[in-house]
Amino acid sequence: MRILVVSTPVGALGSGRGGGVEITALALVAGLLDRGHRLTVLAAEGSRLPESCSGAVIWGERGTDQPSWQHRPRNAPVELPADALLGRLWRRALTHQAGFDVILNLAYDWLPLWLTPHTATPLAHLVSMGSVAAVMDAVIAEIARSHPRHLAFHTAAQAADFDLPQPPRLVGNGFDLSRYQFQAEPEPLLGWAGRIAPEKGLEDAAAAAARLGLPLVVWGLEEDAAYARRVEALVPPGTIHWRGFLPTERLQAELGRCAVLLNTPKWNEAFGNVVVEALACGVPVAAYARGGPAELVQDGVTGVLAEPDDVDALVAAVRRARGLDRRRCRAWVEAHCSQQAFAARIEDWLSALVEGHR
Ligand code: HBI
Repeated sequence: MRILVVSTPVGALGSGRGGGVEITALALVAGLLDRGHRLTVLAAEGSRLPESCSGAVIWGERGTDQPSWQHRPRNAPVELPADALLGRLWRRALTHQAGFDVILNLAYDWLPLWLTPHTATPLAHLVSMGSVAAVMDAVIAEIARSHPRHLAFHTAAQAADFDLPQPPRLVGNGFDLSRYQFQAEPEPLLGWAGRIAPEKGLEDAAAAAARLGLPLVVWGLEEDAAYARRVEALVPPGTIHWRGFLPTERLQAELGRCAVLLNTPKWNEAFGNVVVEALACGVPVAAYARGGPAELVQDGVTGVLAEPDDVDALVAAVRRARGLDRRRCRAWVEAHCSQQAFAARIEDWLSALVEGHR
């Protein structure tokens, strides 16, 4: 198929600002290229794709980033800044749609969803988050009724946030596992990775590390500096080692040294990429039983699930997780989250949509 992938209007690919959707985009582009499809990626100018995606065409658009839905009040209206990147992306997509069999939207935004009944080329949406805004909930519910086959979600927990008239199509996520090296022997380190923002619950991981008397290595874009300072002030100096946002190659080399990854979402995390990245390096996960991570962690095998927001339970989960077999962590990811498996699920979804459209 000739596939046009339209990326998030929040940050260029490779900047780290697009959060989890960047990893998803790269995996599905590389995976679909491997399966012989023709890919064009429409994204903010300056977007960069890794070598594995070199077969894809990139179309760059300038314009003002969309405000992130994660940091808007639930009842905020849709806002389009002057010279909106979102508007430019979709003007370009609509103008060139005849050259494609299907358009795959990765943006969590109102405009592309609203356009679904109005495009000549079928428009598919991989929803990248759980419920964060009323206006998004409403348009997702509307399209779920009028065009159910056009929507897919990462996990059941994420899809359960929305008012869907029938069981959702779930596609999980995918990773280029050749970029993650298995490390059999950990150091006495705990890890935490994600955007440094309140919905990610870093304060609980820091508190657990302090109680265990182990350092907590933290990777991720410091999106909310005041929040980061507040968390740091909660634990003894030296507990947290800030590493910033590292490209995958360096992240995985450091992450793999950890005894356990702590995952502490305060929101309904749609998937939990960092959970898979840790498992891919052989690192078991102690996670709150909330959102996507609770579906990913095989309790007692690849990690341990704890009662959400209960730091004592998290401490106990870390202690149990340290004793798990690290090879089984890697094996689980290879069976369920490889780029190849993910691309096959995306292909199944899109080809059914294209066939149905014809
Ligand atoms: N906000 N408006 C908007 N559009 C997106 O595509 C978007 C977002 N916030 C976060 C986000 N995408 C990604 O980080 C998701 O992967 C979570």
